[in-house]
Amino acid sequence: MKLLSATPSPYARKVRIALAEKGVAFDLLTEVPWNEDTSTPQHNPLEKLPVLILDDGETVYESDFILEWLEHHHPEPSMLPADPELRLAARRFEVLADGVCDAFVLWFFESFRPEAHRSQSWMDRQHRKITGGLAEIDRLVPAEAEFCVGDRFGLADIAVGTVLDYMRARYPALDWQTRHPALAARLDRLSERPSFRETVPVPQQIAGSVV
Ligand SMILES: N[C@@H](CCC(=O)N[C@@H](CS)C(=O)NCC(=O)O)C(=O)O
Repeated sequence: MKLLSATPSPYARKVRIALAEKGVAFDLLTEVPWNEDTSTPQHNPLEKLPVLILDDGETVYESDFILEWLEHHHPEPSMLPADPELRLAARRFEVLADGVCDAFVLWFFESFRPEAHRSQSWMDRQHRKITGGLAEIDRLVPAEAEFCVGDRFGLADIAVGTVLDYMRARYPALDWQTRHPALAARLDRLSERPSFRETVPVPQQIAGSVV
């Protein structure tokens, strides 16, 4: 099994962390999905990574769906709580984390347009989603609890940890740590896990322009 991944991608990192936590062996293929030489469209018609490439050549894409596929095919240890209400609580963190990352990507690439073509109201809208999403994560995470949901590490911790680290790496000026010190302390603790240490986001150089 192979995973098509990019070093800064928070979506790919969620999958890499789950694979590491589950002890599933895979080959890591690192690409820049925005570059012309990327193989991503050959494996995913939606042209996005991460993509899990199975041994028979079939592919699984969209990080949330890959994680669901992994839960089904490699159930132990589960990244989801057994209790249905807690499962929903965990998925809610994933929705928020993905939403913040999606808004950041839109904001970031809009900022690349020449000023005359840039929409400030579009950028402001995405920015509100970033700050609002992080504030909601902070409201929902029980500050004193070791894990974001339930009594075991799982999907909620993966989602929260990856979005926070992505924002720390890609958008330092946001300084979410000052507004959300409990989340900053949580990220420090999560960052000690081997699965987090092995997948620290690393910037990539994009050849050419995206927008
Ligand atoms: N919703 C997707 C988002 C994946 C995504 O946006 N990946 C980026 C890399 S971080 C990508 O491949 N973008 C290329 C594109 O949008 O064309 C997921 O969760 O897998």
